[in-house]
Amino acid sequence: MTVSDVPSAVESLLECESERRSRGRITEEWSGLDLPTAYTVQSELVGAKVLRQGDSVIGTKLGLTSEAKQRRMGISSPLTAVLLKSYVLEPGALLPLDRLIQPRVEPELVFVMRKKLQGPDVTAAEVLDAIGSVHAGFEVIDSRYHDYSFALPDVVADNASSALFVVGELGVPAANIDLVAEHVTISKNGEFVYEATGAAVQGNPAHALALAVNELAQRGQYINAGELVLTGGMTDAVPIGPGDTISAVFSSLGSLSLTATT
Ligand code: 0L1
Ligand code: MG
Repeated sequence: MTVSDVPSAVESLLECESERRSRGRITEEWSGLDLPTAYTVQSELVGAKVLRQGDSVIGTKLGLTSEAKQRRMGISSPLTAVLLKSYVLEPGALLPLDRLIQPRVEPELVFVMRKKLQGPDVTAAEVLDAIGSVHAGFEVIDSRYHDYSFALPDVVADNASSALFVVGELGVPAANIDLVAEHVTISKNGEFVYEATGAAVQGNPAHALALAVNELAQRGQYINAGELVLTGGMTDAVPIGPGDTISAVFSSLGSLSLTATT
């Protein structure tokens, strides 16, 4: 299928996901895919999942908020995407590789919101006040593009490589945690891979969310009370294959461990 408009982009990305195959960049076929149009593709793709598969929207994800992720992907602008109920993986569950193309795992700071946040002009202090609890998280990303090779409009259209995520059971009030200093160590099959602190997320994850909420306002969107927010990979993502275990130890949010099926 040659992709040249919003409906064909949506169908192509949905087909890749359901058939577990990747494709080339959409921007190579459709040079007119600019950022606003890419967000339209993202929203139509999410709408199709809700309508056809009975899925529901449960939150917002920030992407490319850390320098480690931006460097790896060669893109310096953060983005937003939509979290769906079908992406939830319960803590302790095996990662179902038979549903995925090329999964990678990244540690994240996750917020459960207790107040609505609507831009413009939202500040980091307002974000902190709106957070109900902070949790450790793993996002499992799975690009529908060959080898995660994409330009910003491609990855925005693909709902920012969303696939699955795990939220740790321990929830800490925002007032009881130093988000900037929160430290994580990631290991794969017992070997150290990466470490970072919350400062990796645009200097402060609350600031990252304030910027995202103000950008969402330009598209008429906001974050509702009760929604989840993934604030973006703190480190580069780690590929996960059959039988691999990825573990994260956070300084005050506890530990997470994710093992893939064989
Ligand atoms: O948390 C993130 O930075 C996710 C970015 C999604 C794009 C990708 O890395 O494939
Ligand atoms: Mg992420």
